[in-house]
This record gives sequence, structure tokens and C-alpha cells, in this order.
Amino acid sequence: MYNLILFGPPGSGKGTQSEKLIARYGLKHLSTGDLLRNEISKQTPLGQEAQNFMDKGRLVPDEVVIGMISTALESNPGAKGFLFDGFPRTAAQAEALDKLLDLKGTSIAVMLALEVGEEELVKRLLKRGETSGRSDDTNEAVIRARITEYHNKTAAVAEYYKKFDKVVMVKGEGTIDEIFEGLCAAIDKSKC
Ligand code: B4P
Repeated sequence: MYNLILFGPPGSGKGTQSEKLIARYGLKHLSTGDLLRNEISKQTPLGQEAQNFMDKGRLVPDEVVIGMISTALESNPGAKGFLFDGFPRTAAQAEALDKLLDLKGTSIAVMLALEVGEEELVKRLLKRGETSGRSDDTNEAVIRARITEYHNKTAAVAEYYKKFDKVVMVKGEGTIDEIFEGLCAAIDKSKC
């Protein structure tokens, strides 16, 4: 199996690039943001709990997200690899992911970290908010709260994988195709 993490602050292009990467490499896409929004649209108890956090720009509690990822891994026994998008977002999630993959006899090959400046992030998310219907994209204070959560809780996840020499920084500004080529070059190198 080949498993990778696409990492970066909110609006850095994780969802956008994931679509292109799964098409090229045949990986199973697991986005915790998409999984949570699916629970919200079905109005499940998990979705109702998650919505309270997401509407404030806060991270959903670790146990909720880890349980969801565990179920998703079990539901895809034949996958040739996974692309984790927006997960892990805390050190506890990173440790849990390593254990879950270890049980399957596999591990993370590489973490690709997209680098984008804060004002560009805010601009992108406000623009998406004009059309996406996502309540967390329409309010600039909520967007800035998400970026603060990223600095306080999520940035440390890169430090966790740096200890294992698995982090590759990739320029996240430029055209979508330019960024995609940078990501593919890093993946191809990690496979050598
Ligand atoms: P996510 O769904 O993961 O969303 P995101 O971080 O906001 O966006 P992403 O990075 O995927 O967006 P993209 O840049 O592609 O999380 C939403 C919320 O869910 C979190 O705030 C949290 O509450 C909760 N959550 C999710 N996972 C969690 C976890 N593991 N633990 C706890 N809570 C969790 O797109 C942004 C915009 O930029 C798009 O409009 C796109 O078109 C545009 N764009 C992309 N690339 C561009 C480029 N090169 N140039 C210009 N625009 C670009």
C-alpha cells in the first residue's frame, strides 16, 4: 500500500489537489471535512455534534474524527492506498492513525505540506463562500478562527512526521496545475 497525507492550513488547496491526485495515483480519498459534512447533511447525532464546532471554526473532538476514520479504513479493504486530506489535524490524531495503519501492516509514506500565505488563504475561502453554501466560509472571523486553530493545534502534526523524515514542503501558491506538478514530483521521488 502507498499512503500519503496532504497537509496545510484551511484553504491551502487540499481538497482541490486531492481530486487530481487520486485520479493520477488511484488512491482512495479520505477527507474528514467531507465525511463530517456528509454526517451533517444526513443530520446524524455525530453530524449535529460536529456542526457546533465547525460553525465556530473549531476542530471537532479527536475521538469523533478518529472513530470516523477507523470506520472508513475498515470499509475499504481492497484499497491500494489512501490519501488522507485534512487528517490528522492534531498530534493525538497522528498517533491514532499510525496505530490504525500498523494494524493493517502499513504506514504513511510521505506527508506533503502545502505552503500558502495567510491573506491568500482568507481570500480563497471568502471567494469559495460566495458559491459553496458552506457556513464556515462566509464569515471572515470564522475563517481567521480556523487559521488560529491550525497554528495552535495542527501545525504540530508536521513536527510529528518530521521526526520520521516524512515531510516534504510544497509551494501552494500559483496555478492549480503548477502546484499539482510540484506534488506529483514529490510523490514520485518518495516512491524511488
Ligand atoms: P476541511 O473540509 O478539511 O476544509 P478546509 O481546510 O477549509 O479546506 P481545503 O484546504 O480542503 O480547501 P481547498 O484549499 O481545496 O475542514 C473543514 C472543517 O472541518 C474544519 O475547520 C474543522 O472544523 C473540521 N475538520 C475537518 N477535519 C478535521 C479533523 N481531522 N479534526 C478535527 N476537525 C476537522 O479550497 C479552498 C478554496 O481555494 C477553493 O475555493 C479552491 O477553489 C481555491 N483554490 C485552491 N487552490 C487554489 C489556487 N492554486 N489558486 C487559487 N485558488 C485556489
